Amino acid sequence: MRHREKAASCESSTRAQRRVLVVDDEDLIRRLYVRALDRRYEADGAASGTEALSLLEASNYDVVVSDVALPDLNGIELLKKAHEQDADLPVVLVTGAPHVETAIEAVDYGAFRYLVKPVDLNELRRTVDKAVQRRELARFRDQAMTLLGERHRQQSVRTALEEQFGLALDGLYMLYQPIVHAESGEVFAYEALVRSHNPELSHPAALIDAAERLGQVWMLGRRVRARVAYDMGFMSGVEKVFVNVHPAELLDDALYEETAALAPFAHRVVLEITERARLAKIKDLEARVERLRRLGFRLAIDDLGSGYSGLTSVVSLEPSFVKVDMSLVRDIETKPKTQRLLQSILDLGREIGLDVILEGVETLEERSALLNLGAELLQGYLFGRPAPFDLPSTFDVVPSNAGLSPASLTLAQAPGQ
Ligand code: G
Ligand code: MN
Repeated sequence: MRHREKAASCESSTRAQRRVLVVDDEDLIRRLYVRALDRRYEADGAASGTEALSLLEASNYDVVVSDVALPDLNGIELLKKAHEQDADLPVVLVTGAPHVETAIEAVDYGAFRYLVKPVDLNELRRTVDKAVQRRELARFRDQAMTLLGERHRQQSVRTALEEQFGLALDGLYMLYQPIVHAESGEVFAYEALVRSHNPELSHPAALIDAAERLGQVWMLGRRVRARVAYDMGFMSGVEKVFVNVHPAELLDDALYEETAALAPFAHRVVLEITERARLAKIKDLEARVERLRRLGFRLAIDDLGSGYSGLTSVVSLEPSFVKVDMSLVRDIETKPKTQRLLQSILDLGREIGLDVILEGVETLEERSALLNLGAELLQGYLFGRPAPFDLPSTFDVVPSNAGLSPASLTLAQAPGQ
């Protein structure tokens, strides 16, 4: 049974949430101690060692004040058992018959203090205050250790990621996917798509995510552009290459350097930009874009209609191209409303001199529906998957029979693999 022996105190205390358990078989003394402590703490009483133990199991106390001489389990036993449960719990032992042996034992088992009866109540309070402080310090130390452990863990995750990212940069290469003239299938340009030989970060999404986490987006972009420039040195008969640019790269001075690897090819390079939300945060965006144009680069708005890019960016950036996201292309032959939307994008493009590229074309049905809408530039698996550089110049889509599927297509020249 739990003895609630609260004093009828109306004094409010900031420490009311700290809890003290007073263990003494003498009712008067126990109540006296409880009352002395109840002004500052929530104090409970227990009349025996076993009762105290069951209270300690049932709830959390911050300090135990216990008589040494108890009828069943004595104070030293209680101290030992309490510390088995919670090694940091301060236990103050009180005795009417001080013996050197018990004092030594109490110290051996880690009692917080050893008080002799009659206990001065002020001394009791001071002792419990100190014990509570000790308890709080122990808690603080535990939290600090947990935090340190967590930080250590995060640090090693970061180190592992840095290592993988470094390997990924070392094994960086580009694949090229054709953008074709809708009617003739002739290659108009290639989009460069980054990959890595490091299997941990082989795909762009993982690679870019790692770069963002490590604050290495600029580094990744520089490597990509250098790699594309290197490849372009070997491309003959390829007029244009589209290169994806992360919005954060627009803040990298290296992008604007006339001595940069890609600068000599600028007139054949179209930079694809996406993510309206992030672009909006770049204050001098238009000035930066203008600098790129002066270097000879042209711009494409990527993923129009995907929710990332909107028509406002189209207008403010004065791009040369807009790439319509594949979500608007998928099964277009069955979607009259989407056809109307694409129709107006294509019309707008013609009106303001903007070339519209439709991405992700996978079937002949999609291709002919897009042709009917007047689309001129298409990209997608139907014409070629991203492939290593060894580039054919045309992709003639020659249906071998009626009822075609992409698998039955004959490509005049398969992209070199
Ligand atoms: O965001 P961006 O448009 O740059 O992404 C191009 C991605 O789309 C590339 O990873 C490329 O592999 C993929 N892709 C290109 N053509 C097709 C296609 O026809 N179908 C599908 N599902 N994905 C494509
Ligand atoms: Mn793209």
